Amino acid sequence: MTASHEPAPAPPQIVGILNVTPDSFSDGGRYLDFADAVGHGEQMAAEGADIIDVGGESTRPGAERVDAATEISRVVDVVAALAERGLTVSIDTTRAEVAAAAIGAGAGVVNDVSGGLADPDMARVVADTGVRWILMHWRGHSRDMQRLAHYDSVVADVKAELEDRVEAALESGVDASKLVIDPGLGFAKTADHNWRLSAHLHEFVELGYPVLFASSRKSYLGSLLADDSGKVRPVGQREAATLATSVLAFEAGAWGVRVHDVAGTADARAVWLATAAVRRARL
Ligand code: PMM
Repeated sequence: MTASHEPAPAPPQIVGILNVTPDSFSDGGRYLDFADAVGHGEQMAAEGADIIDVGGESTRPGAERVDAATEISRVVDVVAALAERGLTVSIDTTRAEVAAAAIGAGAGVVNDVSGGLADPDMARVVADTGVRWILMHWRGHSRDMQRLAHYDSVVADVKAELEDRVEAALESGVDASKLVIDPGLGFAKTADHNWRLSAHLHEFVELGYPVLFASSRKSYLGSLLADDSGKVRPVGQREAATLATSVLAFEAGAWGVRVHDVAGTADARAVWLATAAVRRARL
């Protein structure tokens, strides 16, 4: 058997989650202190994260909003400290004002869970600064998003709505090469919707833009793994299930995964890369 010389594609990106919030569903309250937050970002980078995603507003279902000044004060020094250490930092925000402050502090990616819908100024900030923009599928703010979880066909509808967001971004002058799309698991989605989107992730990849998959510790995994009495698996015990979903996302051609457990994900990525290398070489 002869080995082929197919070039290796870029390895999937690992986006490590750093929520500088008191109330995020998984790590809320753990990294509110500046030194703790920077230390955790550095640790995730050492474990293999390619991007550190810093967020100052919880987006868990039902969460109340904070004002922009509070959001900026939570994230901006942390972003600056991580960027100064040479790390690629993304800012998880739906507000142009927060994105601009974080980009000023060194962020190179805007992770916008509203896909540009929440703030009409976001596209301008992204276009003017030339940063990468993650457009997530979104239908409304966390307080009331679960009542918006109605679809004719969730895969087709989410794809179409994301394509609209991409179109709007391009019309605003954002370069196509800067865009990443994300089906937005858990955002106006039931567990059943999340499973369908995960199982059809390759269809999102086929749209031609890099795809981010963000399942980490989400409640549909807790429901799947409920015990015999129906008690949902707690957030801290969903890591193995998260890793399984990440490997499935790599198989589907995802550009990256957004996770809490970077070390475990880096091991899973190494396994997947070794497998992919053998397949490419047709050994
Ligand atoms: N989920 C959360 C926050 N930010 N960003 C993207 N791009 N995709 C997501 O699915 C997403 C996100 C909520 O989870 P967290 O509280 O663990 O950060």
